[in-house]
Amino acid sequence: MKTKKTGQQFDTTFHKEIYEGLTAFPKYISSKWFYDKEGDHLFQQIMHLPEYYLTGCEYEILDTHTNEIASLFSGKDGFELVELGAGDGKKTKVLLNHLVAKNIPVTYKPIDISQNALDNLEQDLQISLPDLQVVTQQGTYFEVLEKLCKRSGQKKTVIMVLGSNIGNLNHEHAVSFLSDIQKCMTADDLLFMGFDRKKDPTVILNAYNDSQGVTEAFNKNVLKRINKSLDANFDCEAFKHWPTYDPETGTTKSFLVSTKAQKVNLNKLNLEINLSPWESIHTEISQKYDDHIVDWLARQSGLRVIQQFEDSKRYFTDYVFKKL
Ligand code: AVI
Repeated sequence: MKTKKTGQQFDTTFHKEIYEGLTAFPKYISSKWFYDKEGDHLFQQIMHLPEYYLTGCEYEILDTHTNEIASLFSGKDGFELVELGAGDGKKTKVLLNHLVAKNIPVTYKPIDISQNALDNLEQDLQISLPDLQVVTQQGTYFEVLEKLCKRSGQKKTVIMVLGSNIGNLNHEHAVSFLSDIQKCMTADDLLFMGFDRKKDPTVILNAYNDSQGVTEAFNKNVLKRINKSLDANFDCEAFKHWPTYDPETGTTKSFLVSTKAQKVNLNKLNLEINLSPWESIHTEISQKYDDHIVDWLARQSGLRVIQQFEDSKRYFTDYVFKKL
């Protein structure tokens, strides 16, 4: 393994983190690097897979409890709905349709890292809900929360994070993410967040190991991205996609396991790495939760659960939080 040169300069955070992860033992790559154009596309496909129950369950929650959720959100003079990681907004549209139909004053503020996703969503809403006020914002969670903290308006704000995105963070990072949100909330504001629940381990494992191999392609795509953007030569076909689930901790981990010895050059990083046969690269965690864990995370972050909504199979929960 190549040791890190002192004073190494990196062009971007991507360069730096890939260097750090691939020179560490054991090797890792953060799943935040999954989402280039092809990664976005593969994730859209995953959300339609029969095994990937998360999307359907959360859709069911929003569809079944629309009325209750809408009245919980509504403020005296309307409210602002800030959605972090809005994507195609498919699930949120159930709620938006209802709000517009009931003349509940709302400004929808979808936020995403992808300008392309925001443009598509805005166009789509202009046609399907022309009366809805939409203000898009492109940026990372961090940038967006900073702006949210500085807002001057008095309107109630509901921050929405759907899809168990929090599950891609370990507990320590989840607490700091929740704390960052909490710091930007007033006593009146709400946080509405999706969490995937602990359940039959087979159901969970199948969700991350679908029969069509889309999740495998999604996992391997990060190596393709590295090959393209860092002028590297990973032999992507010589890796096995390997998800695991630990029912004790509720942690799903995905790995890429090299089926052979590989010497990989990452020319743009000036780096050469060696992989032994069956050596792993850890690429993702997808944490599963129960009420106790969510309660604990909330308290650690200065929040409390005021309500929760579940699907009929009790696979998924949307929790509503307020400041402690
Ligand atoms: C985005 N995130 C919540 C998904 C998950 O379930 O962890 C990403 C994903 N990884 C594999 N399949 C889907």
